[in-house]
Amino acid sequence: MITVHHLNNSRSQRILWLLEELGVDYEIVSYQRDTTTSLAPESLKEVHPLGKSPVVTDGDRTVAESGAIVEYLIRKYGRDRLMPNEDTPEFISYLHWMHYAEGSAMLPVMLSLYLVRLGEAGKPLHPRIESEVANHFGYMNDALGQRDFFVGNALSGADFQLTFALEAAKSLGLLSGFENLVRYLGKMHERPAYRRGIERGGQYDLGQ
Ligand SMILES: N[C@@H](CCC(=O)N[C@@H](CS)C(=O)NCC(=O)O)C(=O)O
Repeated sequence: MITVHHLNNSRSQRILWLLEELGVDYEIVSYQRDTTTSLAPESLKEVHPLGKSPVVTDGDRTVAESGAIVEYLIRKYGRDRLMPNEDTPEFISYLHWMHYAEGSAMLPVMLSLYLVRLGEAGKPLHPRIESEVANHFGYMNDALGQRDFFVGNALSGADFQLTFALEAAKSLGLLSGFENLVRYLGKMHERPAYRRGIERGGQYDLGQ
């Protein structure tokens, strides 16, 4: 049985959505963020030393880091769905977006989040971070264009990875002006499997 160690309002929501798209059985162990610090409870470190979410266990295997989890689940349970064939040009695009989401897109989002917390003290950093937001979100917006998915014409692992980055950006007001990304996010949120993941996961303030 697959177990998702799920933290409220976190990246583990993308794993619930993926599992719903895959249609495989899974159970959830829920953790709540500290209401003051937003940190995960210490008990998550009993599952993986980093104490971050998501973490998935599948039998005696423990997989941490969402990109690794998405890839593991698709390779093991995807039955050739959600990932292009390795011999196609789409596969390179798939690799790019799979790694780009956490490796590049999340950085300006996290910096913007910390800027909010710094208040006045963070003012000197605004121009640099705003230019990184414009660079990365402009890039994603143009690359997506009018298409429905980031890779080819089908939902893939990259969409689970990128959707969280866009949701986090939207919650900070960073998506205004990036119409393709806003439209795309709306389409992802309409997917029945996405909605089922939300119902099973509970509180998720980012999926509006
Ligand atoms: N790049 C990692 C990030 C993991 C991460 O930072 N998760 C956040 C939730 S979105 C977390 O566990 N925060 C609670 C904490 O740091 O205590 C991934 O994609 O899995």
